[in-house]
Amino acid sequence: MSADIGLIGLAVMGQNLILNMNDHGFVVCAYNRTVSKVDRFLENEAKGTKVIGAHSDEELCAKLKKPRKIMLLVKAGSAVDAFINNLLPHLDKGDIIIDGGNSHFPDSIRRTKELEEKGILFVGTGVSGGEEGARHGPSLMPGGNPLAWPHIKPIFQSIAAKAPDGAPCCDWVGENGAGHYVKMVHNGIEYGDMQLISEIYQIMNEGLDLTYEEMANVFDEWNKGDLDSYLIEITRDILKFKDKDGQPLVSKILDTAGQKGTGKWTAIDSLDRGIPVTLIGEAVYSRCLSSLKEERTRASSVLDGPKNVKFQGDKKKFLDQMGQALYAAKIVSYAQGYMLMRQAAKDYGWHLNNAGIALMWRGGCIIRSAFLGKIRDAYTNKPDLENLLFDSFFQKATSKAQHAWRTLIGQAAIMGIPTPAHATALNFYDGLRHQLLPANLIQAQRDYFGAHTYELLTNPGQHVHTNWTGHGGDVSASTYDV
Ligand code: NBP
Repeated sequence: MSADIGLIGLAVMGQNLILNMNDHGFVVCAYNRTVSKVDRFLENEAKGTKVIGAHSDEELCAKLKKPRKIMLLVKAGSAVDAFINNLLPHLDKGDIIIDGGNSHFPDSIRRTKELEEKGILFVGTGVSGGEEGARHGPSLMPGGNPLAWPHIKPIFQSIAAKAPDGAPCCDWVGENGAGHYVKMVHNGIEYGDMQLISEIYQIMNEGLDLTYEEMANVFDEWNKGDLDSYLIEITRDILKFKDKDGQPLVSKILDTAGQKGTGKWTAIDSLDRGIPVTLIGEAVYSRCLSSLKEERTRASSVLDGPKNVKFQGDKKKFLDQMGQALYAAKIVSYAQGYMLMRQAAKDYGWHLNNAGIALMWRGGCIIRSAFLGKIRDAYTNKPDLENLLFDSFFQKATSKAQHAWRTLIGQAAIMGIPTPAHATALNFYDGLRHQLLPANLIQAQRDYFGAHTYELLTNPGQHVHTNWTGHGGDVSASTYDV
């Protein structure tokens, strides 16, 4: 029997995506580097399905309908290149290779180009939602060679998660590395959302002395309003979860957070592009700080500051303010993520569909939330929206949260509880809305010590140098690098 698609990589993601495709009526041919896993899969998880197997690259390619569609779900990096090279001798022009792993977008840009030269259509697709998403509906973010899209669209849009209005959480993202780029930003935003929620948890726990049950109840309430999202929902469930001895399990977990690198990629990329994606940056640094456990333990007995200071006031009102602050900071994080995607689109010539991206994240993935529907509306109303914060819905939402946002950060500082993500969001917001920032002084300093020149407010574009000390020269540096 000829299969509709081949899938290589029989670990958790690959197996579940195959079963998902099978459920939607597609015949899948499974293959894996360790070939014995193919038969094991067919005899166990895939037993009773239409899934077929292959035991070599050649056999896989021989069993596929043309143009062949082969999806890789293997470890990102050299494994992807190794499989592409092994497949090439068995492919024809117009066949399609899809990489569904967490590949870094520059690799997808390179692979699209290299394969296009050989007549093969490459797609690099973000896949989000973990094991559960892969099995029952992931968020899919495909980019690459646009000629491949009509061929894979029916499969991708059938297996993808569906938004509450039934729309598939999958659409074409853009050329070459755009799919993996958008997935990278998604992961960065996920880091930010998790950090924001964790900061709230620490204030509730340390500053308000709430019980785990009480904290879970607050998250449960929030999940019914503006903050309705998967991460708020699982936070509620985690806070409720008791260990065998009746204690909340989360209170026993070592407070050092791991990372696989996609948040770091986003932060590095934002620095390279000169876009202030400060909240994701803080989220990554917060994980770094968390992992310095031994140093933090020593610092806790050496460094001065408020300790065990409890919130004195109306707890109910403060909890409401915390929810508003979290919402406002989250808006800033998504605005920053969209600013980064806008710049990357400009740099690479991608035609990103901003409303479509919000829809792709609306269901199936870790950052899914009701709030993404509002982002989709904002970009649907105005596709060339300069900044998400300028949309009237988000402008009003951040305006309404002002007092609460500032109160939360002020109170936390008084109690000595860190809020790096909330604070950086507010600092970014205040920076963005300042027509004048103190960069004039920085420019003067640069000109003072390095003759880097400056521009005048009244005459931008013209670079001037001042001999600030009277004994420096009048010659300026040849490079003016803002
Ligand atoms: P893993 O990331 O654990 O990869 C396992 C697969 O990669 C196996 O099929 C393995 O073959 C193959 N592989 C390895 Br490892 N090294 C290889 C090499 N040098 N050459 C060829 N094949 C090699 O599996 P996963 O967790 O299912 O993830 C698959 C991809 O999807 C990854 O890129 C991951 O980052 C991404 N992803 C994962 C999740 C998630 O929640 N797990 C979510 C979204 C995306 P073998 O059986 O012969 O060892």
